Amino acid sequence: MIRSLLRSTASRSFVCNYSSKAVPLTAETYSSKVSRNPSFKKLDETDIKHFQTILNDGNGLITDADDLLFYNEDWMRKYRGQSQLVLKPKSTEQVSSIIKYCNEQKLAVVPQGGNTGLVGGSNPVFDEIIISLSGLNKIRAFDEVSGILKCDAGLILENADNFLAEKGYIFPLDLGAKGSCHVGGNVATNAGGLRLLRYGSLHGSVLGLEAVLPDGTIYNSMESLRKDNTGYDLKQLFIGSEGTIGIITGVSILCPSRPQAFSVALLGVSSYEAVQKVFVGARKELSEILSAFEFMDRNSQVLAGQHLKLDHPIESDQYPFYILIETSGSNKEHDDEKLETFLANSMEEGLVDDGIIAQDETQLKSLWSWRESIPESSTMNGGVYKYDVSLPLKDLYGLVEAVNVKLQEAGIVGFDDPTKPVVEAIGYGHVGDGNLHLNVCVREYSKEIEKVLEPFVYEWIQSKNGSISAEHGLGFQKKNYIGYTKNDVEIKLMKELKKHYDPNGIMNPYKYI
Ligand code: FAD
Ligand code: 2HG
Ligand code: ZN
Repeated sequence: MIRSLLRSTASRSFVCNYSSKAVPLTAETYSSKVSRNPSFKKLDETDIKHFQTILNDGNGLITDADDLLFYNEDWMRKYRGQSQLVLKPKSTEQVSSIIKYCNEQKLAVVPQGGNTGLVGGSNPVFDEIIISLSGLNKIRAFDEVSGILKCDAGLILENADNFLAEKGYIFPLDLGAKGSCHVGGNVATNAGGLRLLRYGSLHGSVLGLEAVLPDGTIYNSMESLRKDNTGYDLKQLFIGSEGTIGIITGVSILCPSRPQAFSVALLGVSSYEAVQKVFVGARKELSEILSAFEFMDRNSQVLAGQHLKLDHPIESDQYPFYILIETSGSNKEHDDEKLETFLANSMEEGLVDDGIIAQDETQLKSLWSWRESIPESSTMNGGVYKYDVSLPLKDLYGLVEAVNVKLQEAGIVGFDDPTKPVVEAIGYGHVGDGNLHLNVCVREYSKEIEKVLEPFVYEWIQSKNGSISAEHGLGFQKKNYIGYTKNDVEIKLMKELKKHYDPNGIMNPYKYI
């Protein structure tokens, strides 16, 4: 039966996961993987003085060891570099002067947005200078007729969306880290998020960019039009380039009208087969109002419950799979009715075992929290190995099952057994986009676990013609594995491109390719 949700508390806002667990990948422990490029200069007092001049009297320089820690470590507290300097420019011209100097001096740099990336891309590996974009955080212009927003790259995604909400528009990207991540970081990673199903990828909605190249040149296509077929579409190179060929300083993006009505349902289903069937049905019956279709497995919900300290809205986590469906449109009554009918039909067909529909805004947020809190919940036992993969829909959950079998064979997994180093491999993600998030939740990071997981996971993905990175990027984590998804010609072209834009290799070294 369809029940309405009575309890709800968890907020949708993002909390930075800053616990005190040991960081396993530091410059000292990287030595087997990578060594510092000796052609890079080591930072000295002259450099610092020069940066102070650029940033006007030293405002925007961080050199204090305690203050540096946040920038040196990633969100999962898995990667930690040794940068001695964070620079926080406030204008594109300052970024240009900084990077030009770094290029001339062969000082390596890491561009950093909100530092919410999940592949170790936003942190230094050794002593690279961190260039934080947080000082470039203004809205530059908004055209209320076309819906085109022009903003600085360091604008926080949630701030951009709140601004647009007042104008009746929506940012065409939404993700759990929106309270911290930057619009520029989103573009640099080509983030996918929760509503890609509705609004498509940033490759489509970004209309223009401003970016500083390693030699200090400012590339500017901010005036770009919706349609413009004059030559190569250069901005596309920067979308998903993860700070390896330039620093994005401005973004021009097409924003859709904000839907007036949102409805959300959370369903319990008994098999992955049923998840796929419900997806086919949702696309057919909900068609243009369907805006998100997310799935979560049972243990992801158990962990979320422990983290949120709440009872699950559908009978105590008894279903192998859960689905979150969001619709958004212009008529709440119409959309609710459609969703209710869809849910009732799916139950009648035996595809859905239980389900609830949010009755108000608070309940809607609460239902979303059972999906959005999983990334944080996954780290709560100590750490997590994250894999973000694209697979044919039919194979999506097969990877989670295969990994759990592998961990069992190795005798290292036990959800309720604290003597085992691995809690469980859980699976969830954006079914609508064929994107699985495999999270191997661990009590501690160890070489033993890594050996079981890699290259097994990548080989499995390759055998199904999937992608080892659907939306999080390559960063440091996947640099050596790109060959599982891209062929030799593709990799060669990418390396040539990198060399062309960044001949000294100063931009985010040791990562990507
Ligand atoms: P950072 O983490 O600071 O940087 C990421 C990469 O981009 C680095 O390589 C960095 O060098 C580069 N970079 C950053 N800013 C610039 C710039 N201005 N110019 C050039 N390069 C730059 N990702 C998704 O795709 N979908 C999700 O649903 C999603 N949900 C998440 C939920 C949580 C709770 C968390 C913690 C992360 C999630 N992520 C998700 C991952 C992450 O939030 C995204 O990758 C996001 O786009 C990163 O933005 P950022 O500003 O934090 O960038
Ligand atoms: C999400 O969809 C994010 O929630 C994060 O992409 C996934 O933490 C992860 O593995
Ligand atoms: Zn995701």
